[in-house]
Amino acid sequence: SDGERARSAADALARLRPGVVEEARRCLGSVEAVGFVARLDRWFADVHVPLSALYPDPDGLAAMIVHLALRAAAQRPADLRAVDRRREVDPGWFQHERMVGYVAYTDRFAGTLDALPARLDHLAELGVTYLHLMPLLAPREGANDGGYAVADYRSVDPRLGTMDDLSDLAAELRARDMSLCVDLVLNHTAREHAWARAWLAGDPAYEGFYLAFPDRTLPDAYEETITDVFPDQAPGSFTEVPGTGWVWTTFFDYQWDLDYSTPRVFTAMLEEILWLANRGVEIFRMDAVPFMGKRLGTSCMNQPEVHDIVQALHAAVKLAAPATVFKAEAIVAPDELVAYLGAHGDERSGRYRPECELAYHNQLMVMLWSSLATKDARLAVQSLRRLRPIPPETSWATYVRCHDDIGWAVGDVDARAVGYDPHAHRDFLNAFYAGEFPLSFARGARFGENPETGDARISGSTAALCGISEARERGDAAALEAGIRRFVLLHAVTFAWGGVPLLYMGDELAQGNDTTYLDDPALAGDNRWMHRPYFDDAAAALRHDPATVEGRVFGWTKALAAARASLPALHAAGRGRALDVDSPHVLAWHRRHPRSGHFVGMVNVAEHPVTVDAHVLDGFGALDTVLSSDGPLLVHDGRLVVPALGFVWLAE
Ligand code: OTU
Repeated sequence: SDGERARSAADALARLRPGVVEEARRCLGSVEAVGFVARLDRWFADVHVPLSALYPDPDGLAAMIVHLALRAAAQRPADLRAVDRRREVDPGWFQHERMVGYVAYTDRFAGTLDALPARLDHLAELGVTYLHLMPLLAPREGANDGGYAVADYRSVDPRLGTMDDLSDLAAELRARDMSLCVDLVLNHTAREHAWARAWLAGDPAYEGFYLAFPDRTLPDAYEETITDVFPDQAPGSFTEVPGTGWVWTTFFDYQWDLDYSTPRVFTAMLEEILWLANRGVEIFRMDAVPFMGKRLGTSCMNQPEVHDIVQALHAAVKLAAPATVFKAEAIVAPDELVAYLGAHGDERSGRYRPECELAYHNQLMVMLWSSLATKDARLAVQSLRRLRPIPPETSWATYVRCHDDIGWAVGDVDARAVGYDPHAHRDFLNAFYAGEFPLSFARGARFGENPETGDARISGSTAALCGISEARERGDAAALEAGIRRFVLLHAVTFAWGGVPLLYMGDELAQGNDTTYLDDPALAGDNRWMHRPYFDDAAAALRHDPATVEGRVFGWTKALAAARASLPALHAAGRGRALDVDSPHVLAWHRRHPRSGHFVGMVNVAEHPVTVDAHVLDGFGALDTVLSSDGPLLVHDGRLVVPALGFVWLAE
């Protein structure tokens, strides 16, 4: 039970503590040791309790982890210890309304890491405070899944620079009050990684690092209930390795899944995280976490082990580098999502178990695109209202697009509640965004079609999916207007929903699909590259010209970020919820932080103006329009008028 586990953690700490106090004084000095021991008291149970669910000797393992953390704390550079101090004073720093994230590939954005500082004025202009650089650690040679096949966590891809360049960049970002976020690919390594080679060679120190089966019996049994991630490019979840057997490879055949049931895998990955944190990484994007636990007869996603592993890693990192936060990349069904923010614990006791501070709000993202296609927001309202609230210590990362495809995580319960057939609705969304559906404004493409199930996902840039590209192609001014309004509407939600909005590089300039990937045989088979463009300097040069699409989109993005930074109600520790409105076309939401007044946001996904009963604002005080698509909110006969594809932000 929870109580027993807490008691055995307390006993283990009592035995360990005197030795740690002494060792901490010796290697950190008396002042820093005070901090370390305070963190030990705060976080030890959060390391020990999940470990005891995972491994046979939690006491021994926890002692080893504390030792690793102590060593990392001793090696932590002084400027990062200063960041630790600031973050410990203000642990909710990442929830602040000033936070705006930006996501970019180093090469496609700036060329190399040492050239990236030249782009920081661009980011500062947008109000960016958080920079997520796409995978940049040394990948395997050849195909590497956009860097998600890591061969060495302690060096940088030589095409991008060196580890020193990364540390220098992190320092430069800190000087500008920006935080560096880097991917941590922890479900798998490249098969060329030293661990994989040692395991393959039978090195006893690496026994149990990966999973292999002598024949197809178990792989076949597991595959009964596993859904392929890349059914067309990499079908199946196992790869035959001569002399070794069938190795677990959830993604591509060169990405070998680590076996976290082996304690040494846990500590090995922890050492890599601590090492990178000491290079200046403040936010780790925890890639593909749902897949880290495997159980026969399940989807092998979102298993309880996954949460135990991430919770223990999280607490262990806090011991050494408290400035660090985790962002969960769990692109899963709405009912599974909230657990990654530590809310899964015992639902009756409602116990909060710190896990990731941030998680991608893929449900909001999917619902926004679904609403634009149907011109109806009821499914969004239904599913977002049903989502469990998140712990106040955590936040969503809200986004419109990212580097991956869009998978239609539409809950069956939610679809049926608004009268949709779930499968038919997903089919419609694919057809619509692939531009196959009559009157579709989208110019995306199908990704990962599964001939067995008929499932597919969607690739395409924001501008391509929201109608800007199609309108430009046809030179249709009215359609272009609608496309720009859709772009603004989408960001008006992600910038005010609550959480850290993540802007995807190129979107701020309405960059369309990039087809140059087709010329590179290593990329041509993966159409996710169409929405991973090169930064367009010519487009950026137009960013201040209000007569251009680039200028308008950039101007709106900047205005949304600036207005957001001035709204205390958007501090992510506040509470937010979708409101019940009497128009099927309107998504309205309310937020309030304990130290702020009320905030209400509203968007109309229909292409004509609609009205909603003004009583929806009752009890929220006197609200003023802070920012909107079309000037102050108008009221007619007790009804609020929301313009076609319009948005309004109201605050007390
Ligand atoms: C992630 O995505 C990355 O974002 C992808 O770019 C990688 O290819 C992949 O991991 C492998 O490293 O399935 O379709 O629920 O959705 O981890 C992309 C999480 C993916 C998965 C996600 C994965």
